Amino acid sequence: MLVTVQEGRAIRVAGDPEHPFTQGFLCAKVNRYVERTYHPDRLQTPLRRVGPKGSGRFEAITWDAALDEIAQRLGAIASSPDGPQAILPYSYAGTMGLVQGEAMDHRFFHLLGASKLDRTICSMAGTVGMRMTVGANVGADSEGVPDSDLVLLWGTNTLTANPHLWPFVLKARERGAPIICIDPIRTRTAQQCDEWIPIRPGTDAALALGIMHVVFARGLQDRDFLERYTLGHQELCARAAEWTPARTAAVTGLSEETIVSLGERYGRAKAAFIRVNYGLQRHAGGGMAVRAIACLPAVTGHWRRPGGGVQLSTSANFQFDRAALQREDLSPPVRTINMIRLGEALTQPDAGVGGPPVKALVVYNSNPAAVAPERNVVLRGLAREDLFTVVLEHFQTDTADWADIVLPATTQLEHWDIHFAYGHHYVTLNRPSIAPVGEAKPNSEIFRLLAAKMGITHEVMRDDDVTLIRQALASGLPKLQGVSFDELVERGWMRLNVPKPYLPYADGKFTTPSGKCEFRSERMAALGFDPMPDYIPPYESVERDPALVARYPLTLISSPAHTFLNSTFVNVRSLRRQAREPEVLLHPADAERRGIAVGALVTVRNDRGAFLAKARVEASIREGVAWAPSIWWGKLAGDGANANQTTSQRETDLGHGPVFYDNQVEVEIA
Ligand SMILES: Nc1nc2c(c(=O)[nH]1)N[C@H]1C(S)=C(S)[C@@H](COP(=O)(O)OP(=O)(O)OC[C@H]3O[C@@H](n4cnc5c(=O)[nH]c(N)nc54)[C@H](O)[C@@H]3O)O[C@H]1N2
Ligand SMILES: Nc1nc2c(c(=O)[nH]1)N[C@H]1C(S)=C(S)[C@@H](COP(=O)(O)OP(=O)(O)OC[C@H]3O[C@@H](n4cnc5c(=O)[nH]c(N)nc54)[C@H](O)[C@@H]3O)O[C@H]1N2
Ligand SMILES: [Mo]
Repeated sequence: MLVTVQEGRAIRVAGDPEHPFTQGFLCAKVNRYVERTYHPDRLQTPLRRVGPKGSGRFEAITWDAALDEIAQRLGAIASSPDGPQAILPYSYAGTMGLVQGEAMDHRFFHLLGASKLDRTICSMAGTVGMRMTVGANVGADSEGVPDSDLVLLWGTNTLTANPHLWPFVLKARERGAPIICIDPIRTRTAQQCDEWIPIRPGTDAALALGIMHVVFARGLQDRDFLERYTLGHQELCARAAEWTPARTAAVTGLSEETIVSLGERYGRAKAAFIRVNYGLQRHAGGGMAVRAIACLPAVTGHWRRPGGGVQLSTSANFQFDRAALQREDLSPPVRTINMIRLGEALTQPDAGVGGPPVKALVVYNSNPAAVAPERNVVLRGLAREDLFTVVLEHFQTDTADWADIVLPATTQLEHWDIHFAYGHHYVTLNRPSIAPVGEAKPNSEIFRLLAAKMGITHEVMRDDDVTLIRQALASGLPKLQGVSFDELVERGWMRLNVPKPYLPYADGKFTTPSGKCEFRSERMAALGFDPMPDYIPPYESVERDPALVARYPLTLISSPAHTFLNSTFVNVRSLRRQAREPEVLLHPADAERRGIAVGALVTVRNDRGAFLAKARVEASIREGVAWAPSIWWGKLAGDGANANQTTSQRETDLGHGPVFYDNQVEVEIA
């Protein structure tokens, strides 16, 4: 991102035309980063709550007063019989930098002896699915896509969530590759594809097995690749044999012809690129689904060729020295709380996992009151009068409304950071281009100051931000060879030390325990799963809970609105205007059955909660599925609610991830 500054003020942000992946453009949201940075509501000073909890009434205080109060309150909890584990840090994406989200903050909480947080809210099911199968969350290179002869966009809304991939997809299409989108919703991405496959949510593992069935049945597998580089290929062939087109069709809700045609085209392609993404793993069987899909290019040998393979992420290639940044070794043995069960952690005396109740919550880089599942329970927890809550933020979010102390944080324009990526192979340095707005401070500095106030004098709390960046780069690991701070300062970004084109598994070299692509996984067996890829139905499905599905017949998907980044940017007027208002998209048949006309105000509800939305009725969604573009701030929606009112705190099969889209609801006229 290139920032133009005039007299100390940022006036324009733009993509870097030299960047090989982002090629000079920014996404719809980040284009508005100047508007967001100088937003009239930007937090400028520390605040202390004056009204009752949750009233949203605060008074400005000095940094010194704010830090004193936090140090005193946290110190009192740490030395009480509950001990420091009663303190819970809560953080996630923010702007995803290592300095502002994985360094001083971690060191501070480790030295304090606070509870640890398992950061599962986004990607863990799929990540573990990849690890179990190919060894790591490492896949094909996006820059190889133009060489692909078939592109599957599988469980991803590319034009919204990953727009920089799109020009590469278009190049493949120019060379003749069909582009196919597998998604229950005909998203703006699906509309631009050659084919839309409206799969039943949560059944992607079955589709992958059905594709394998066709590939094996037609003899389209790569026998040499299977023999040399995979484990358990005969068993996989036997498993796939069970997934006849008829059975696959019954589970996925697709026609047999669609499955056979997809299987044949996949099998005949030489270098199919599967962009699997995180949308499809937000279901009970999300880990298995990614694992089954990750087997496909090893069956057909597509890993051998540029443009072939699967990509869930490229993130595991970024071999930063996270251990040096986080210093987990400084922590005493403490419990870990899963972030997607925040509601439970705040409302159950033993935090759901044993140990003391949570007495203090320190939130940064996240807006759990909007993004965490089962929002009613989360809000009940945040409303506890005996909970001391500190929120580091840019804005007075839904979460900040429940704080006792709010601290103003800097944005990307104002601080140092270093970034990995999950769709490309370039390290990005974030240099500050303007002075902090108001009295805002970087997270890193806030935790340094807090440590000093609390008498935590360990030398690791004295590193400055540039030192942290140098530590991140100093892992000595091969993929960071040659990536230097000095060159990053000069250019802003550098390619990892991976070849171009990068073919991670062209000659096997899988990073699993066996060194092969593990169709058969002993590690899966040890966790109590089928060692072979399998289909695990959604929790809220006819297979597992027919009575629930009878009461709540619609599957609600609450994936991102085009102009929001999770809950970030919802308060930026120009972007919120484009999202209009909370909406729910229904298939015409579902709307008619309920007497719902276009534009009607409807209630979307289940046993966990409800929210209001305006009905959109179009055939661009699978019957039986509803779409609520998200993630609205409750307080910017008319009824104070959002889609997470209805989502559950259940966990995926692998990685303890969330099941945001494994969510049955009913919709009715409000
Ligand atoms: N504009 C924008 N961009 C973003 C984000 C954002 O909020 N806004 N968030 C960023 C983050 S943190 C992430 S993790 C990524 C997420 O981006 P993606 O990985 O693309 O995931 P989602 O947007 O959650 O879902 C993508 C698609 O999966 C579909 N889907 C849901 N369930 C299923 C299923 O069972 N099977 C199949 N085949 N499809 C299914 C949904 O209908 C949706 O269209 O995007 C990043 N980019
Ligand atoms: N229903 C539903 N729920 C979802 C999802 C979904 O698709 N549907 N998606 C899930 C996914 S994939 C994810 S990743 C999570 C994301 O959940 P979060 O990690 O909470 O992401 P955001 O909503 O973007 O909130 C990030 C907050 O961090 C603040 N922030 C940004 N940079 C900084 C900084 O440097 N310092 C400080 N102190 N604050 C900063 C922003 O102002 C913003 O309020 O949401 C999950 N929740
Ligand atoms: Mo995410």
